[in-house]
Amino acid sequence: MSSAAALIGALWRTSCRRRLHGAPRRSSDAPAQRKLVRSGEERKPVICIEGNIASGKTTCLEYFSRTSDIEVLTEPISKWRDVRGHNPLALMYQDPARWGITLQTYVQLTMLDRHLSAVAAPVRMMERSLYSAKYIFVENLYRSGKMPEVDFAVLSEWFEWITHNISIPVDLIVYLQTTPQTCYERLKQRCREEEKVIPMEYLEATHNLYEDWLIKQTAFPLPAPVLVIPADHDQQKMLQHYEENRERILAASGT
Ligand code: TTP
Ligand code: MG
Repeated sequence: MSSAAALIGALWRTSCRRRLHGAPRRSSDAPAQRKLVRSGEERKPVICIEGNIASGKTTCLEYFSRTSDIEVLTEPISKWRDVRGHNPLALMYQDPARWGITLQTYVQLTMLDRHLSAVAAPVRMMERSLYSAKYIFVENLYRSGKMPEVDFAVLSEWFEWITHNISIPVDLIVYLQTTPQTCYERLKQRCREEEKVIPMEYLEATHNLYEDWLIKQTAFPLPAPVLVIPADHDQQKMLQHYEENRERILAASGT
């Protein structure tokens, strides 16, 4: 995995370094905690696009990749559908109690890999984050009774170890806020094979977790400030909204 080398090559340093670059301390920073950071690289701004399944994250990323000098990282979903010939995404939807931990362990690894990979452009924009994989998807599997407590405990230990020991900087969260109904309709339209079994209740549950985390801010720590973009509109209107918010989004990066 590309960032395994980065991780091995990383040095123990204090997280103070990133605050020197102007970022305020986030709830994910343990004060005075020494964290692993990528070595030999200037810290560059990171913007995470968040939102429910089929809320339009990829379209948003594609728009900014065409129109700005930023590096765009879409989600590693092709890996979740094919790890050495296996499809943990499909397995999870078929039998979440058995395969939920398998998928979520792999999602956590691939998201960590994304966060730690080298940044080529002055700004990075990425689809989702390590945080939403845990706070939305793992949490949902557990709360809905589909993930055994021991699996949840093991995933939580992994997540907490990672976030306490490795620096995962995020400068802005852009939340594409939709109704579950909109996502349900888009999901049916795009017809991804694994997702045909997703019921409306699942999208409602993930929606509620997102709202608790990013709007009510009662559920979990926020790794960065949140910019909310209403995202129930058709594609053309959404592109307009992205354009209108371009400066506010890129202001996170100081560009
Ligand atoms: P999404 O992250 O919602 O990606 P998307 O391409 O569907 O969204 P958009 O249209 O907004 O670009 O999720 C992809 C699939 O992976 C979806 O079926 C949900 C699933 N998934 C999990 O099961 N667990 C996870 O931790 C994550 C991040 C996704
Ligand atoms: Mg996508």
